[in-house]
Amino acid sequence: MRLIGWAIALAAAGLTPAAAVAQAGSSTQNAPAAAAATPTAGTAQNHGKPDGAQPASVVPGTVGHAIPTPHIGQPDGSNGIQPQETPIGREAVAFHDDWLLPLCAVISIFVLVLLLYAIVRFRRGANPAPSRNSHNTVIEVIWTLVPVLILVGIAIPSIRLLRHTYSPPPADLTVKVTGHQWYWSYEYPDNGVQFDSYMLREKNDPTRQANQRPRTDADGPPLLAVDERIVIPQGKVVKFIVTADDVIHSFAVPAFWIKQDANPGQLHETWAKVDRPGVYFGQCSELCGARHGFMPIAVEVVPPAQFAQWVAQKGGHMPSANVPAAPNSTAASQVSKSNVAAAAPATPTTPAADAAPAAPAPNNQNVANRATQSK
Ligand SMILES: [Cu+2]
Repeated sequence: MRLIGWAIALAAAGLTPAAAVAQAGSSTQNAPAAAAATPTAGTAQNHGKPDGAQPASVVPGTVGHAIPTPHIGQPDGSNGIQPQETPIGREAVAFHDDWLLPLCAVISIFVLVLLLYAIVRFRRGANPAPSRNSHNTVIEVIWTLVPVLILVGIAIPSIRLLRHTYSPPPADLTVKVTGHQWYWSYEYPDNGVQFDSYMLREKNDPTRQANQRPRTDADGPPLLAVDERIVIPQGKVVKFIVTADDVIHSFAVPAFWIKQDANPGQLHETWAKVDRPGVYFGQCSELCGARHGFMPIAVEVVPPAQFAQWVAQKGGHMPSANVPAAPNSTAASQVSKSNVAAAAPATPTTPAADAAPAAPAPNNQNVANRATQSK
């Protein structure tokens, strides 16, 4: 018997490497991007900026590199939900703290008291001849109606919150978010700005590339700091169009009450309006592969004037500065919108669109460049 056991154990040990190889082979077929990234240290997908890129010199405190405020927009070890910075976040937290939690507490205490009362009052010693009643209409109506009313009381504010979440006010700014294994890229289609965003590694991290600057405390906490932050204007409605180009990711920023799946081939939408300037951190929240835990998100909220300054630094333009004339402005915005919606580069064909090629051209070129880089 013992011999058979040893034989099975040896067979299992012998099979394991083969199984691992087979699994690796199948994952190569299923996820070519992941397989391509794994063996080649230093590729864009694996360890940071593509080879050849120079580390950017950064001045902490300048726009795009504001110093994060402790306890704001990042986990700080305390329990509970992060302080909320958007109208939806505040409404959701109020719903949770002021209604759901007290309701749960009242129900739990009521059930506990009822249980203890029944244990004491109807114990065998105190109640030797149990009642043979099996039916009481009044009680049955009550214990049916009260839970229904409780559920209705939860459903009404819950549906109202959903309605507010999915009917945002008109957007002042659109940011297209694309998840990749394992970094994010961001496009501001109306501003002609586009960049990739990678996690910053520690100075002594052996996997950090020479061309990537190390994280400092001015960038943010370890595993959350990134080299390029999303910058958005304070007090403006920002629409995030979320997608992915390989596997499912999830764009999540807890302080904004945002968690939106990024699905390849689909565009999803979420939004935020943040009144307090600062730096807010999030992470990919969908298991997306080996380096899922290393594709954080950082959003910097700045006054509108600084946002315009940041856009200019990035080589972009504010939409108002790019509208040539009344008839063409419609065409320009249509081209911009098609640029947001289309994963493939849009080719302007109408004469009106030809008149305003400046806005979409850099984006499409950059998209093509990035596709070449990540090959
Ligand atoms: Cu991911």
